[in-house]
Amino acid sequence: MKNWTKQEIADVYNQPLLELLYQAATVHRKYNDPREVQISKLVSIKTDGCPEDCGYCPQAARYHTDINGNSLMSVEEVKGHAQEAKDMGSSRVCMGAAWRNVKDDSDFDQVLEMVKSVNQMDMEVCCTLGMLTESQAKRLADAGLYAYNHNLDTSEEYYKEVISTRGYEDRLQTIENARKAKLTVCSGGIIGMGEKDEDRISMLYTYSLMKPQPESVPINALVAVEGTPMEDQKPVPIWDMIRMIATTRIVLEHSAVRLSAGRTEMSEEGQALCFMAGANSIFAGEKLLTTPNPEFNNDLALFEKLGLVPMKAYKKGDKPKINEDYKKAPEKKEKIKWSRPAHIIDRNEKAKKKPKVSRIGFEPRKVSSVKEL
Ligand code: SAM
Ligand code: DTB
Ligand code: SF4
Repeated sequence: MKNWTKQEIADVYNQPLLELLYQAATVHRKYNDPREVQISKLVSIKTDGCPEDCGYCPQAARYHTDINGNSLMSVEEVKGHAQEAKDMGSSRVCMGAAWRNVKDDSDFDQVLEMVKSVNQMDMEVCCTLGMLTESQAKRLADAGLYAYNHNLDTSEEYYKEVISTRGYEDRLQTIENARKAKLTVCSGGIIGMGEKDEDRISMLYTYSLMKPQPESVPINALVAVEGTPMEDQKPVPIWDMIRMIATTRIVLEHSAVRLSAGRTEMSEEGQALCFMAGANSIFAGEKLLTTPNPEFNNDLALFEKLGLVPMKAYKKGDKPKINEDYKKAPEKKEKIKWSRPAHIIDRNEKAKKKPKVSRIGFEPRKVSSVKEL
């Protein structure tokens, strides 16, 4: 595996687009069947009311967005979503919770049962629950979890402009905890938050240094949701998305690259170029966590047009065996002192103070992500 320097990654990223696309498509063909694309289904098992201040996120309690929150979903409901998705060709379910971190409580016990149930349906199970201790990661692995999603989202430098309630080191620590429990790692980023090209490059550099590198790397286009500090961010040009995906494919040649948030704003031609650039995974289903996503049937029709086929579960790894130890909560809770930088981010402060707008009689809230130029 190549040891990349930041400059080398920048040189890849800054190439003429079609040259970059050609190189990425070539690397893609070396390690993957370019016809296969993994379909993953997101299920928001606990929506809204999160105590964190992530500037992009509609689920942060302190911003006045217009989403419907819920308490933790039942195991039966999760199984229903998983079965529906499996019937449409999904091989993976990713369960997301609007939590800062996992707590050793009855909600976590319920999540462990969800993991076990979906594993028993022969689908890959992924969770994204916020920060995690090593013993919590181990219980998830014992319950049959295949992957843990925890995004660095951007460079270490720009992270400080986005979130003040936790630090980059907390993200790295959680990824390490997931690794210690032998979980595969899904970790990627968002483009379009006002970051510079160097931030995108720096994030990829950080991932390139990981040993092992993340098995899966989601690339999200910011979905600018009204009420969040980033509501006025301009939609990211489709060309940036293609450039970012192609560079990710070249630098992290063994990882699955997931074309994630932002697809409702992308044309079929734009998405086709992302697949050409090496994206080999998508989130499917009409909703991401809280924002819209293309309909399953439209995606299947697109697959048909492009000659793509859904990837089977566990193409690159073994199905985790369930170990009933997952039921045993640790006698002594593992204490981790997660950081609380608490610096001031102006746009986050401003968004916090904005009054909630009543929507009755108004157009639906604005949501934008990718711009077709
Ligand atoms: N609370 C957990 C955490 O932060 O890790 C899990 C859920 S969180 C919503 C998962 C990821 O969704 C974030 O890391 C971010 O990459 C992505 N995300 C959230 N809001 C987004 C938005 N408006 N546009 C694009 N991606 C977004
Ligand atoms: C990831 O990188 N993107 C997904 C998944 N991992 C959890 C989430 C996208 C969320 C987009 C905003 C929303 O729907 O709330
Ligand atoms: Fe909470 Fe995750 Fe949203 Fe941040 S991204 S506010 S941690 S749900």
